[in-house]
Amino acid sequence: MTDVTRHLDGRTLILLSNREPYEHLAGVEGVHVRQPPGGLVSALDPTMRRTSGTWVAWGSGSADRETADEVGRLGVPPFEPAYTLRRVWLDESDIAGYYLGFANSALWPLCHLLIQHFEFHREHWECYQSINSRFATAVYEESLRATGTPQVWVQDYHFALVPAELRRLAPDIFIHHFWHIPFPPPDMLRLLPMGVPEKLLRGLLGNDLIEFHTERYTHNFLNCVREFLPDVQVRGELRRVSVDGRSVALGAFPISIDVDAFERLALTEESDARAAALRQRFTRGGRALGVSVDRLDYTKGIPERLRALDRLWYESPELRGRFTMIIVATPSRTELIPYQTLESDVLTSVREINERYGTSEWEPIVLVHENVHAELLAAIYRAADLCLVSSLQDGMNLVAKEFVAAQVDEHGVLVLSRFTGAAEEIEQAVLINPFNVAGFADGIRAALEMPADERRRRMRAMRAQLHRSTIFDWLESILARCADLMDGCCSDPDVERRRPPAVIADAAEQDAVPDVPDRPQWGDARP
Ligand code: ADQ
Repeated sequence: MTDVTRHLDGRTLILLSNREPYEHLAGVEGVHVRQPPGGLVSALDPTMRRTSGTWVAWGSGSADRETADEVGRLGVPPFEPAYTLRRVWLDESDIAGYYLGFANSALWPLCHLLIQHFEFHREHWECYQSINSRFATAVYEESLRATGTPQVWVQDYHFALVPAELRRLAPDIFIHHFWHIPFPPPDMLRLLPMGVPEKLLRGLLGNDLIEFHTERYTHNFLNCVREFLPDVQVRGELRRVSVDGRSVALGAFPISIDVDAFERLALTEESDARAAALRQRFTRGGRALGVSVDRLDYTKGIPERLRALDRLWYESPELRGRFTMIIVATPSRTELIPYQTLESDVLTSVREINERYGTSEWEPIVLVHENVHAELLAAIYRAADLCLVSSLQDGMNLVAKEFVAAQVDEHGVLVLSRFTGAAEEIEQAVLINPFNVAGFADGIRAALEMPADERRRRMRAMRAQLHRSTIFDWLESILARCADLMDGCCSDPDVERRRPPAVIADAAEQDAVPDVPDRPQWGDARP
């Protein structure tokens, strides 16, 4: 693993995310600690350990208060403290307004262009503002305690207003922000009441650098600033915005996973045995196994996937009994009605499909309706002949990358929605449009019929590409970019312009932000 701390050059990293890296839970056998799964924690935890930084997050665990001091601080990892976790306490109404409300019922659907789920309530917006302000204050307090010059890194759409608020408290502090979900075009933000888009954008412009997964989202952000903040100078060709005498840089930094760790998980003895057992059960005699893994979220296109599968088994009766899908779907945000409706719709559709095509010997869809630990996930990915990712919109989609990392035997095909950030990066996947059910079914059929040598060739290419772009490369490119900006930090945009372009994200020579070329997809124009 690359040591990215050199880019910090003695600066103290203060990270802000909604989810905490260590959660204390009260159980029957006493308090236990849990590290939430996921790439972000596994990439950032080692960096935080090496730099003795501070991670600020919502203290969500049932035993979090009793394991922290009166301010909410504790040393983590719990048995070998190396950095500080500062927990911020939220009560039920805070969670309802800020998290379930404005963040997940307004911003989440708007950013994913799914306006049928969009709900705006003024109280939620007020709560979002006050909770953002509370987090900004907590970050500010931690910055005052930092031994080195602080560098603040904000994560995601939960905290759009934090950068401007923090900038007000500490004008000279370096702040950057990673936006994990798509950034929408102006028409989406226009659905918010007047004044709200302006406040959100001004909040984000408190940053020195804003990081998105793709150029498309950067482009959307710049267009939103042009539309809602006419007084702000946008220099799209430089991916820069000048505001209040400061320069804000933007860039595309596609997130990834800990590729080696995932590959290792797929190669353990246990995974070997599990993958072999799955193949023995589902793929004997030339049969095929497919997999999908998601949180039960309406952005992931699960009903659309089920429709395509239904059509596939309807149109191609020869595939009945010869192709099985394992659908791993974890309940998510179950407090919200659209998520409850989705869950019950998915359960009903799976039952209907299984009744329609299943036999006493064969069940078309095996639904795993729970959280699955990473090692089992790696074994399922490894055993599968194809993976279906059908998001209607998705910032990146890490499942696609996990599947590729776990495909150590190189026989699987990735069937990938063209509306994921991953589709703009990964070549050699079979691209589909989940809204086009017939085309989606064609894409699955094409994957199933793909000759073994072509599968191998495609998978090998995807694996090589993934190994060149891991979560550590992502982290390094962001921290290197920050170091460049901090070293040359200045408020004069003309001085900034003289600095050489630094990273992948800059296309300083171009006059306009290019749109991302679409690649052909199944069901439209066959490649
Ligand atoms: P998510 O919307 O959560 O992330 P994704 O990128 O696919 O989507 O990551 C999901 C993670 O959860 C994966 O690591 C996956 O393995 C895991 N997971 C899902 N279902 C699971 C299950 N049943 N059991 C165990 N693990 C499960 C947001 C954005 C994405 C962006 C990421 C990172 O919406 O677009 O890629 O952040 O920036």
